[in-house]
Amino acid sequence: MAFALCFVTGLVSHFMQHPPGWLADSVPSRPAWGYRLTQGLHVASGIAAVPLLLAKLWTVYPRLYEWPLVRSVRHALERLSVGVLVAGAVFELATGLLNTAQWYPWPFSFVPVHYAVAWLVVGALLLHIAVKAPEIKAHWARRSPGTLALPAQDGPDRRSLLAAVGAAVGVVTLTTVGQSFTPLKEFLLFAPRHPDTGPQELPVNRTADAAGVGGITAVAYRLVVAGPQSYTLTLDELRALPQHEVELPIACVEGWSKSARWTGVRVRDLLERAGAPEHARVRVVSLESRGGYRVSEMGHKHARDPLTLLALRLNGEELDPDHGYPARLIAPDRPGVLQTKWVGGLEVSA
Ligand SMILES: Nc1nc2c(c(=O)[nH]1)N[C@H]1C(S)=C(S)[C@@H](COP(=O)(O)O)O[C@H]1N2
Ligand SMILES: [Mo]
Repeated sequence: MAFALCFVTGLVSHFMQHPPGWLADSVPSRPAWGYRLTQGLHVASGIAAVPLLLAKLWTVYPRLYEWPLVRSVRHALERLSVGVLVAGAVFELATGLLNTAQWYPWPFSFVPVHYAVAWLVVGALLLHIAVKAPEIKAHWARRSPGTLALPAQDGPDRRSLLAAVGAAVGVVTLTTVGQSFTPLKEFLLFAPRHPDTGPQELPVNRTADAAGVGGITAVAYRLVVAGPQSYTLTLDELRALPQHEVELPIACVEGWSKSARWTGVRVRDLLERAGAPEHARVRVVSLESRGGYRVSEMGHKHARDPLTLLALRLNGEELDPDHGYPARLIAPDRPGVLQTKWVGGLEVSA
Protein backbone atom coordinates (compact mmCIF):
# COMPACT_ATOMS: atom_id res chain seq x y z
CA MET A 1 0.00 0.00 0.00
CA ALA A 2 2.89 2.37 0.77
CA PHE A 3 4.42 1.60 -2.63
CA ALA A 4 1.08 2.06 -4.40
CA LEU A 5 0.48 5.43 -2.71
CA CYS A 6 4.04 6.54 -3.43
CA PHE A 7 3.74 5.51 -7.08
CA VAL A 8 0.42 7.22 -7.72
CA THR A 9 1.44 10.47 -6.00
CA GLY A 10 4.75 10.30 -7.86
CA LEU A 11 2.89 10.11 -11.17
CA VAL A 12 0.84 13.15 -10.14
CA SER A 13 4.04 15.02 -9.37
CA HIS A 14 5.62 13.98 -12.65
CA PHE A 15 2.69 15.10 -14.77
CA MET A 16 2.27 18.38 -12.89
CA GLN A 17 5.94 19.14 -13.51
CA HIS A 18 6.34 17.80 -17.03
CA PRO A 19 2.90 17.65 -18.61
CA PRO A 20 3.04 16.28 -22.15
CA GLY A 21 1.70 18.72 -24.76
CA TRP A 22 -1.78 17.20 -24.87
CA LEU A 23 -2.12 17.46 -21.08
CA ALA A 24 -0.63 20.92 -20.61
CA ASP A 25 -3.99 22.68 -20.79
CA SER A 26 -5.75 20.23 -18.47
CA VAL A 27 -3.39 20.64 -15.50
CA PRO A 28 -5.78 21.90 -12.81
CA SER A 29 -5.04 24.96 -10.68
CA ARG A 30 -7.42 23.85 -7.90
CA PRO A 31 -7.60 22.83 -5.14
CA ALA A 32 -4.89 25.32 -4.22
CA TRP A 33 -3.43 22.84 -1.73
CA GLY A 34 -3.56 19.88 -4.14
CA TYR A 35 0.14 19.56 -4.92
CA ARG A 36 1.05 20.21 -1.31
CA LEU A 37 -1.07 17.22 -0.28
CA THR A 38 0.02 14.80 -3.01
CA GLN A 39 3.70 15.62 -2.70
CA GLY A 40 3.51 15.49 1.11
CA LEU A 41 1.97 12.01 0.77
CA HIS A 42 4.61 11.01 -1.78
CA VAL A 43 7.51 11.83 0.50
CA ALA A 44 5.75 10.54 3.66
CA SER A 45 4.80 7.20 2.06
CA GLY A 46 8.33 6.87 0.66
CA ILE A 47 9.86 7.47 4.09
CA ALA A 48 7.39 5.04 5.72
CA ALA A 49 8.35 2.47 3.08
CA VAL A 50 11.98 2.45 4.30
CA PRO A 51 11.33 0.48 7.55
CA LEU A 52 8.68 -1.57 5.73
CA LEU A 53 11.15 -2.59 3.03
CA LEU A 54 13.93 -3.32 5.52
CA ALA A 55 11.62 -5.56 7.57
CA LYS A 56 10.38 -7.32 4.45
CA LEU A 57 13.93 -7.96 3.23
CA TRP A 58 14.93 -9.18 6.67
CA THR A 59 12.16 -11.78 6.69
CA VAL A 60 12.91 -13.08 3.19
CA TYR A 61 16.69 -12.80 2.78
CA PRO A 62 17.37 -16.48 3.72
CA ARG A 63 15.69 -17.35 0.43
CA LEU A 64 18.56 -15.69 -1.38
CA TYR A 65 20.67 -18.75 -0.52
CA GLU A 66 17.92 -21.25 -1.28
CA TRP A 67 19.16 -24.48 -2.87
CA PRO A 68 18.98 -25.39 -5.72
CA LEU A 69 19.36 -21.79 -6.91
CA VAL A 70 17.12 -22.44 -9.89
CA ARG A 71 14.57 -25.22 -10.13
CA SER A 72 12.92 -24.46 -13.45
CA VAL A 73 12.56 -21.79 -16.11
CA ARG A 74 9.54 -20.42 -14.28
CA HIS A 75 11.46 -20.35 -11.03
CA ALA A 76 14.42 -18.62 -12.71
CA LEU A 77 12.12 -15.94 -14.12
CA GLU A 78 10.48 -15.47 -10.75
CA ARG A 79 13.84 -15.03 -9.04
CA LEU A 80 14.87 -12.57 -11.72
CA SER A 81 11.72 -10.48 -11.19
CA VAL A 82 12.30 -10.50 -7.43
CA GLY A 83 15.87 -9.31 -8.11
CA VAL A 84 14.52 -6.40 -10.17
CA LEU A 85 11.95 -5.64 -7.48
CA VAL A 86 14.47 -5.58 -4.63
CA ALA A 87 17.12 -3.62 -6.54
CA GLY A 88 14.56 -1.15 -7.87
CA ALA A 89 12.85 -0.67 -4.51
CA VAL A 90 16.14 -0.03 -2.72
CA PHE A 91 17.19 2.35 -5.51
CA GLU A 92 13.94 4.35 -5.43
CA LEU A 93 13.86 4.76 -1.66
CA ALA A 94 17.57 5.60 -1.44
CA THR A 95 17.56 8.18 -4.25
CA GLY A 96 14.26 9.68 -3.05
CA LEU A 97 15.52 9.98 0.50
CA LEU A 98 18.79 11.61 -0.55
CA ASN A 99 16.83 13.96 -2.79
CA THR A 100 14.85 15.23 0.22
CA ALA A 101 18.24 16.21 1.63
CA GLN A 102 19.23 17.88 -1.69
CA TRP A 103 22.17 15.53 -1.95
CA TYR A 104 22.91 14.06 -5.37
CA PRO A 105 25.94 11.75 -5.05
CA TRP A 106 25.40 10.16 -8.48
CA PRO A 107 26.28 11.04 -12.08
CA PHE A 108 22.75 10.82 -13.56
CA SER A 109 19.86 13.24 -13.51
CA PHE A 110 17.55 12.41 -10.59
CA VAL A 111 14.09 13.12 -12.00
CA PRO A 112 14.02 10.99 -15.21
CA VAL A 113 15.85 8.07 -13.59
CA HIS A 114 13.70 8.04 -10.42
CA TYR A 115 10.65 8.18 -12.69
CA ALA A 116 11.75 5.38 -15.04
CA VAL A 117 12.80 3.01 -12.24
CA ALA A 118 9.41 3.57 -10.56
CA TRP A 119 7.77 1.83 -13.53
CA LEU A 120 10.23 -1.06 -13.23
CA VAL A 121 9.45 -1.45 -9.53
CA VAL A 122 5.70 -1.35 -10.05
CA GLY A 123 5.93 -3.86 -12.89
CA ALA A 124 8.06 -6.21 -10.82
CA LEU A 125 5.75 -5.78 -7.82
CA LEU A 126 2.62 -6.61 -9.84
CA LEU A 127 4.37 -9.65 -11.30
CA HIS A 128 5.45 -10.74 -7.84
CA ILE A 129 1.90 -10.43 -6.46
CA ALA A 130 0.54 -12.34 -9.47
CA VAL A 131 3.05 -15.16 -8.99
CA LYS A 132 2.29 -15.35 -5.27
CA ALA A 133 -1.49 -14.94 -5.61
CA PRO A 134 -2.27 -18.62 -4.98
CA GLU A 135 -0.18 -18.60 -1.78
CA ILE A 136 -1.66 -15.30 -0.60
CA LYS A 137 -5.16 -16.66 -1.18
CA ALA A 138 -4.43 -19.92 0.60
CA HIS A 139 -2.93 -18.07 3.58
CA TRP A 140 -5.97 -15.84 4.11
CA ALA A 141 -8.38 -18.70 3.51
CA ARG A 142 -6.89 -20.54 6.49
CA ARG A 143 -8.39 -18.04 8.93
CA SER A 144 -11.95 -18.25 10.03
CA PRO A 145 -13.62 -14.98 9.10
CA GLY A 146 -14.16 -12.48 11.89
CA THR A 147 -11.32 -13.57 14.15
CA LEU A 148 -8.21 -11.53 14.55
CA ALA A 149 -6.20 -14.37 16.11
CA LEU A 150 -3.06 -15.23 14.17
CA PRO A 151 -2.45 -18.83 13.10
CA ALA A 152 -0.33 -20.86 15.53
CA GLN A 153 2.78 -20.76 13.36
CA ASP A 154 2.44 -16.95 13.26
CA GLY A 155 2.81 -16.71 17.02
CA PRO A 156 4.55 -14.12 19.20
CA ASP A 157 7.54 -13.70 16.87
CA ARG A 158 5.42 -12.53 14.02
CA ARG A 159 3.37 -10.36 16.31
CA SER A 160 6.39 -8.64 17.83
CA LEU A 161 7.92 -8.11 14.41
CA LEU A 162 4.71 -6.46 13.21
CA ALA A 163 4.55 -4.33 16.35
CA ALA A 164 8.17 -3.25 15.95
CA VAL A 165 7.73 -2.41 12.27
CA GLY A 166 4.53 -0.52 13.05
CA ALA A 167 6.34 1.45 15.74
CA ALA A 168 9.24 2.21 13.41
CA VAL A 169 6.89 3.48 10.71
CA GLY A 170 5.08 5.61 13.30
CA VAL A 171 8.31 7.11 14.61
CA VAL A 172 9.86 7.96 11.22
CA THR A 173 6.57 9.41 10.03
CA LEU A 174 5.96 11.48 13.15
CA THR A 175 9.49 12.88 13.12
CA THR A 176 9.50 13.85 9.42
CA VAL A 177 5.94 14.60 8.30
CA GLY A 178 6.00 18.06 9.94
CA GLN A 179 8.11 19.32 7.04
CA SER A 180 4.92 19.52 5.00
CA PHE A 181 2.16 18.90 7.56
CA THR A 182 3.14 21.91 9.66
CA PRO A 183 0.91 21.24 12.72
CA LEU A 184 3.38 18.43 13.52
CA LYS A 185 6.49 20.55 13.00
CA GLU A 186 7.32 20.43 16.73
CA PHE A 187 8.16 16.74 16.30
CA LEU A 188 10.61 17.23 13.46
CA LEU A 189 13.79 15.38 14.22
CA PHE A 190 14.99 13.69 11.06
CA ALA A 191 13.55 15.94 8.36
CA PRO A 192 16.28 17.74 6.44
CA ARG A 193 14.15 20.91 6.25
CA HIS A 194 12.34 22.71 8.98
CA PRO A 195 9.51 24.76 7.44
CA ASP A 196 10.42 27.79 9.59
CA THR A 197 14.12 27.93 8.69
CA GLY A 198 14.93 30.59 6.12
CA PRO A 199 14.46 34.30 5.52
CA GLN A 200 10.90 35.44 6.27
CA GLU A 201 10.35 32.05 7.92
CA LEU A 202 10.23 30.22 4.61
CA PRO A 203 12.87 27.72 3.42
CA VAL A 204 15.02 28.46 0.37
CA ASN A 205 16.43 25.94 -2.09
CA ARG A 206 18.46 28.26 -4.28
CA THR A 207 19.66 31.55 -2.85
CA ALA A 208 19.99 34.74 -4.88
CA ASP A 209 23.78 34.54 -4.63
CA ALA A 210 23.84 30.94 -5.83
CA ALA A 211 21.66 31.95 -8.76
CA GLY A 212 23.88 34.96 -9.54
CA VAL A 213 21.05 37.46 -9.12
CA GLY A 214 22.05 38.98 -5.80
CA GLY A 215 22.53 42.45 -7.28
CA ILE A 216 19.12 43.23 -8.78
CA THR A 217 18.19 46.82 -7.92
CA ALA A 218 14.79 48.47 -7.96
CA VAL A 219 16.12 51.09 -10.38
CA ALA A 220 17.48 48.66 -12.95
CA TYR A 221 14.62 46.14 -12.78
CA ARG A 222 12.28 45.74 -15.73
CA LEU A 223 9.44 43.32 -16.33
CA VAL A 224 8.93 42.53 -20.00
CA VAL A 225 5.52 41.14 -20.94
CA ALA A 226 5.77 39.75 -24.47
CA GLY A 227 2.53 39.11 -26.37
CA PRO A 228 0.39 40.58 -29.12
CA GLN A 229 0.87 43.98 -27.41
CA SER A 230 4.19 43.75 -25.62
CA TYR A 231 5.14 46.23 -22.92
CA THR A 232 7.72 46.84 -20.22
CA LEU A 233 7.14 47.90 -16.60
CA THR A 234 9.44 49.34 -13.97
CA LEU A 235 9.15 48.16 -10.39
CA ASP A 236 7.32 51.37 -9.42
CA GLU A 237 4.84 50.82 -12.23
CA LEU A 238 4.25 47.26 -11.04
CA ARG A 239 3.69 48.49 -7.52
CA ALA A 240 1.18 51.04 -8.79
CA LEU A 241 -1.02 48.36 -10.41
CA PRO A 242 -3.92 46.86 -8.41
CA GLN A 243 -2.41 44.60 -5.72
CA HIS A 244 -4.02 41.40 -4.49
CA GLU A 245 -3.30 39.26 -1.46
CA VAL A 246 -3.42 35.46 -1.47
CA GLU A 247 -2.57 32.73 1.02
CA LEU A 248 -0.72 29.98 -0.87
CA PRO A 249 1.85 27.31 -0.06
CA ILE A 250 5.25 26.74 -1.61
CA ALA A 251 5.33 22.95 -1.95
CA CYS A 252 8.79 21.76 -2.89
CA VAL A 253 9.10 18.41 -4.63
CA GLU A 254 11.70 17.50 -2.01
CA GLY A 255 8.99 17.28 0.60
CA TRP A 256 8.89 20.53 2.54
CA SER A 257 5.99 22.89 2.17
CA LYS A 258 4.81 26.00 3.88
CA SER A 259 1.93 28.37 3.47
CA ALA A 260 2.50 32.12 3.26
CA ARG A 261 0.71 35.37 2.51
CA TRP A 262 1.69 36.83 -0.85
CA THR A 263 0.86 40.25 -2.29
CA GLY A 264 1.27 41.29 -5.90
CA VAL A 265 -0.25 41.76 -9.32
CA ARG A 266 -2.53 39.17 -10.90
CA VAL A 267 -0.83 37.44 -13.82
CA ARG A 268 -4.24 37.45 -15.50
CA ASP A 269 -4.30 41.27 -15.46
CA LEU A 270 -0.78 41.47 -16.89
CA LEU A 271 -1.72 39.07 -19.70
CA GLU A 272 -4.94 40.89 -20.55
CA ARG A 273 -3.02 44.13 -20.93
CA ALA A 274 -0.72 42.33 -23.39
CA GLY A 275 -3.73 41.23 -25.41
CA ALA A 276 -3.10 37.54 -24.70
CA PRO A 277 -5.79 35.19 -26.03
CA GLU A 278 -7.91 33.50 -23.34
CA HIS A 279 -6.32 30.07 -23.81
CA ALA A 280 -2.73 31.19 -24.25
CA ARG A 281 0.07 29.43 -22.42
CA VAL A 282 2.72 31.48 -20.68
CA ARG A 283 6.46 31.11 -20.20
CA VAL A 284 7.74 32.65 -16.98
CA VAL A 285 11.37 33.66 -17.40
CA SER A 286 13.77 34.41 -14.57
CA LEU A 287 16.60 36.93 -14.59
CA GLU A 288 18.81 34.05 -13.51
CA SER A 289 21.09 33.28 -16.45
CA ARG A 290 21.65 29.56 -15.80
CA GLY A 291 19.88 26.80 -13.90
CA GLY A 292 17.23 24.17 -14.49
CA TYR A 293 14.44 26.25 -12.96
CA ARG A 294 15.14 29.46 -14.86
CA VAL A 295 12.01 29.12 -16.99
CA SER A 296 8.62 27.60 -16.18
CA GLU A 297 5.58 27.05 -18.33
CA MET A 298 1.95 27.60 -17.39
CA GLY A 299 -1.22 26.37 -19.05
CA HIS A 300 -4.18 28.74 -19.31
CA LYS A 301 -5.83 27.41 -16.14
CA HIS A 302 -2.95 28.56 -13.99
CA ALA A 303 -2.34 31.70 -16.04
CA ARG A 304 -5.97 32.84 -15.67
CA ASP A 305 -6.51 31.76 -12.06
CA PRO A 306 -7.21 34.85 -9.92
CA LEU A 307 -4.89 33.41 -7.24
CA THR A 308 -1.89 33.38 -9.61
CA LEU A 309 0.25 36.40 -8.81
CA LEU A 310 3.45 38.03 -9.75
CA ALA A 311 4.20 38.52 -6.06
CA LEU A 312 6.13 41.54 -4.78
CA ARG A 313 5.58 40.96 -1.07
CA LEU A 314 5.67 38.03 1.34
CA ASN A 315 3.95 38.07 4.73
CA GLY A 316 3.60 41.83 4.54
CA GLU A 317 7.24 42.60 3.68
CA GLU A 318 9.07 43.19 0.45
CA LEU A 319 10.40 39.84 -0.89
CA ASP A 320 13.77 38.79 0.47
CA PRO A 321 16.37 38.44 -2.35
CA ASP A 322 16.38 34.68 -1.68
CA HIS A 323 12.62 34.52 -2.24
CA GLY A 324 12.84 36.20 -5.63
CA TYR A 325 13.15 39.97 -5.13
CA PRO A 326 11.73 42.00 -6.70
CA ALA A 327 9.09 39.71 -8.24
CA ARG A 328 8.31 36.00 -8.22
CA LEU A 329 5.55 33.77 -9.45
CA ILE A 330 3.17 32.21 -6.95
CA ALA A 331 0.33 30.04 -8.23
CA PRO A 332 -2.14 27.59 -6.64
CA ASP A 333 -1.68 23.79 -6.94
CA ARG A 334 1.76 24.05 -8.51
CA PRO A 335 5.07 22.29 -7.72
CA GLY A 336 7.61 24.53 -5.96
CA VAL A 337 10.13 24.15 -8.79
CA LEU A 338 7.70 25.96 -11.08
CA GLN A 339 7.19 28.94 -8.73
CA THR A 340 9.81 30.93 -10.60
CA LYS A 341 11.81 33.52 -8.66
CA TRP A 342 13.43 36.78 -9.92
CA VAL A 343 10.91 37.00 -12.76
CA GLY A 344 12.00 39.33 -15.58
CA GLY A 345 9.66 38.21 -18.31
CA LEU A 346 6.25 36.76 -19.09
CA GLU A 347 6.01 35.41 -22.62
CA VAL A 348 2.65 34.64 -24.15
CA SER A 349 2.90 31.60 -26.40
CA ALA A 350 0.33 30.75 -29.02
N1 LIG B 1 14.57 31.25 -10.90
C1 LIG B 1 14.42 30.23 -10.01
N2 LIG B 1 13.24 30.05 -9.41
C2 LIG B 1 13.07 29.05 -8.53
C3 LIG B 1 14.11 28.17 -8.21
C4 LIG B 1 15.36 28.36 -8.86
O1 LIG B 1 16.34 27.64 -8.65
N3 LIG B 1 15.47 29.41 -9.75
N4 LIG B 1 13.90 27.14 -7.29
C5 LIG B 1 12.51 26.66 -7.20
C6 LIG B 1 12.26 25.70 -6.12
S1 LIG B 1 12.91 24.15 -6.31
C7 LIG B 1 11.42 25.97 -5.07
S2 LIG B 1 10.96 24.77 -3.98
C8 LIG B 1 10.92 27.34 -4.83
C9 LIG B 1 11.29 27.76 -3.44
O2 LIG B 1 10.92 29.08 -3.21
P1 LIG B 1 11.52 29.85 -1.96
O3 LIG B 1 13.01 29.70 -2.04
O4 LIG B 1 11.06 31.26 -2.08
O5 LIG B 1 10.95 29.18 -0.75
O6 LIG B 1 11.46 28.26 -5.76
C10 LIG B 1 11.52 27.80 -7.08
N5 LIG B 1 11.84 28.91 -7.95
MO1 LIG C 1 11.88 22.76 -4.88
